[in-house]
Amino acid sequence: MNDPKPALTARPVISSTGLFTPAESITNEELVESFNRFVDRHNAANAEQIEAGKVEPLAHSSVEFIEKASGIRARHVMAKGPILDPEIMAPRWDERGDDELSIMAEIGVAAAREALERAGRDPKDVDAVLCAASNMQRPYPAMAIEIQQALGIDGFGFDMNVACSSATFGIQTAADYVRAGNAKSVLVVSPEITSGHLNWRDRDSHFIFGDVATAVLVEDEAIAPAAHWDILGTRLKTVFSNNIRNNFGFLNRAHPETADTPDKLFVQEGRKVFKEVVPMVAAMILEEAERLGVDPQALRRLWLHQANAGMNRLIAHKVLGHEASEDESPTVLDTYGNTSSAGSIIAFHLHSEDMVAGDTGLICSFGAGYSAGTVFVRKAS
Ligand code: CO8
Repeated sequence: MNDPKPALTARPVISSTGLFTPAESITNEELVESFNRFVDRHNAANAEQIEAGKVEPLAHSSVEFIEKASGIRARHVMAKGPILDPEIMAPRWDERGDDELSIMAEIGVAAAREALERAGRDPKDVDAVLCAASNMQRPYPAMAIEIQQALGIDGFGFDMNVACSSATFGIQTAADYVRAGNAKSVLVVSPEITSGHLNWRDRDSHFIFGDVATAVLVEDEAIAPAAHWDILGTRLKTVFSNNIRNNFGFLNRAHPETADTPDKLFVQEGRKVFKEVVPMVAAMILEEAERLGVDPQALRRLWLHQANAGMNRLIAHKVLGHEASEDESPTVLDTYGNTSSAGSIIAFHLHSEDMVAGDTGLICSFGAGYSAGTVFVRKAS
């Protein structure tokens, strides 16, 4: 472990990133085929009630709609078979004992190990682990502390949840620790097993999410590898909204009659989210660029939150002043789906190797809360 000392001149940078991608993936064709089998079974089982007008028939999903409305073509998941089984339509695996590494920690550790290796950082020299994700597997002990223990890190860890913006909020938190001299090396880990909180029986949202884990190593420039990213500035914003909501929680036990209703999984008013979040995020990016003295039109690349291809097209256009190319605003949504807080970090991880010293870019997240975060970065060497 480092010996963090008050060092208010310390400059936080991103030393490296890591990514864990589940082996299994579901195409839109496979997803829609399974969903439509579920619909046909449901409508057949309720034929009399539907005929009598007492039950609404369910409608088929469509590959064309999903691709046009979202840009998603496939998503990785931790357990494909049970999700596609119309009798189950949820992930399934054997419950692990308390003495085994939990599944969320396991994928977080895999992403974190890659980040540590890429930076050449010994876990003993990391001071803190933040597990920043939309859905924690349990309330306590913190996932971050389990990840810390599995990696052999001294120091401290804690969990933080700001839905899709968890990773950027984590990066600012880590950067602030470095600036204040409370840490020199902080891992921000975002394991997102969204398949557990997605209602695979809901036509409006069954196609949206995928599973993944990412890690970002934020460090004091003084100890960072030469090939790091300077953090020019971070900015966070939250505005309360019920348009993306999940009412799952331990107080559901207080009203058991509604403990399994659909609002205990992800629900959203997708159109409202689209209309309200696009202008909010575009304005936030432009204001922050001005504050930092960065010309938004000169940004080399935008690594935007991966929720919807249309949203990203609009935001990138407002920021860059022209239609963004795939090179300027890369998409990982097509193969990963929406991976909540991990999306912009996957885009950064997979599409930053070609950047050269002096190139400036933006990592930006937005989602439930509403919440949004910007991290302007510049390639150091
Ligand atoms: N197949 C065929 N037709 C469909 C389907 C389907 N699967 N679904 C809906 N339709 C139909 C509708 O019935 C509707 O028909 P009609 O016009 O006859 O009423 C028509 O298609 C249009 O429906 P919508 O208006 O809903 O469609 P949109 O074009 O608005 O697209 C989207 C829907 C893709 C959801 C879009 O609105 C969107 O992406 N919005 C942005 C959403 C967003 O970014 N959300 C961020 C949330 S993520 C986040 O913060 C993380 C939360 C925590 C994660 C938890 C993990 C699970």
